[in-house]
Amino acid sequence: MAAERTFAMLKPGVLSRRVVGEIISKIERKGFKIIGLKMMNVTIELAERQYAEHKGKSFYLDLLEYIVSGPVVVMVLEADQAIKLFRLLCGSTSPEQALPGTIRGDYAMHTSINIIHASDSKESAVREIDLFFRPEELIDWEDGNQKWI
Ligand code: FUP
Repeated sequence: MAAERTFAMLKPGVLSRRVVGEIISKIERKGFKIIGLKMMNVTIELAERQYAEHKGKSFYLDLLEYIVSGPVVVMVLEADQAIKLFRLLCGSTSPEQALPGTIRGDYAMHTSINIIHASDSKESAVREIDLFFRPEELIDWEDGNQKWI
């Protein structure tokens, strides 16, 4: 099966809570290959482009305010079925429905600050990777352990 790429963001507050390492550990332990990783502040313009599909919805302005409220950690992950499997690991958008064991299930209490973002389709993944990473920031390293993952 061809490897697929997805985009992940550990949203503001994760650094303050000192759980970046724990969350990245869960992602690595599952078997995702990290090919891009950086910490950054999101500008309002970038947040508007990321969440353009939600413009006009009741939660849109609060969402923008949250995303620009502190540094985030963004990643590009690679795996077979990366998009679907990473969304499963993140859990449902609403922490009320996110099962224990998922990242949102374990680390989030409110939909509006649900700690992590995961691309929801191939088109979104391509668009979001392109929004947040320059091509030279992605490193396609040799993975000697791939046959065990
Ligand atoms: P997801 O793909 O799980 O990130 O969910 P959506 O694209 O539907 O929503 C994007 C973000 O908007 C969520 F992560 C949190 C926020 N949101 C709300 O604050 N309230 C809602 O009712 C729906 C989404």
